[in-house]
Amino acid sequence: MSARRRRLPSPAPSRPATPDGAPRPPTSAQDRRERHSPRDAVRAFVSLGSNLGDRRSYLNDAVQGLPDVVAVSKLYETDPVGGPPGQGAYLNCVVELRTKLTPRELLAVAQTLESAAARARVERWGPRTLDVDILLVGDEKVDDPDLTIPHPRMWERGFVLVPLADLAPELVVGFLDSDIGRGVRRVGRLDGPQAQP
Ligand code: GSY
Repeated sequence: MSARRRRLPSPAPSRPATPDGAPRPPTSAQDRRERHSPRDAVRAFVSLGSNLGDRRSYLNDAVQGLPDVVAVSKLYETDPVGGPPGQGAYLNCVVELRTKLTPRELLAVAQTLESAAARARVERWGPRTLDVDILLVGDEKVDDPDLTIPHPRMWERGFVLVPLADLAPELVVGFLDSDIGRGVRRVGRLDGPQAQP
């Protein structure tokens, strides 16, 4: 197994109440179902990317801040996809969780991590200190305006599929070819030595 295994158990945060203490209304049918039935932990995958500032440290902090982490892919330096010309290369990795959190709870975690990285949305598709994308949450499907699971563009992105293949090669069969992997270079691991054999 090439991916690094971690044991970082953390309790699933309960859904925060509104300021007056009333429960929040459900935001999707999926979410509504989840609030009324106990959830089993499922395998979930989150993509991390950074191309601004101390990229490695932003990714490290994000991994530390994610709940229920079981594995982290190798680290890849990747050519930017989309966005303005001249932006710097990204560092990307994918993190595997075993979690009872709902997709929407995971989205809240992702947004908190992005804010903590002082991310400013100056330009759509532009450079960013940290991007946290929820890729897959078990076999759940969400199609809300602000959240789509599985991530709608993941199957065409080498910077997602190559690290995902480290953790779950069975998921990328048929999607990952040499073309899609172009511009994706392995540069070691988070927290580890930069150079890898
Ligand atoms: O969607 C994630 C942010 N992002 C990336 C990224 O993480 N890596 C690469 N290589 N290109 C990207 N373009 C965008 S937007």
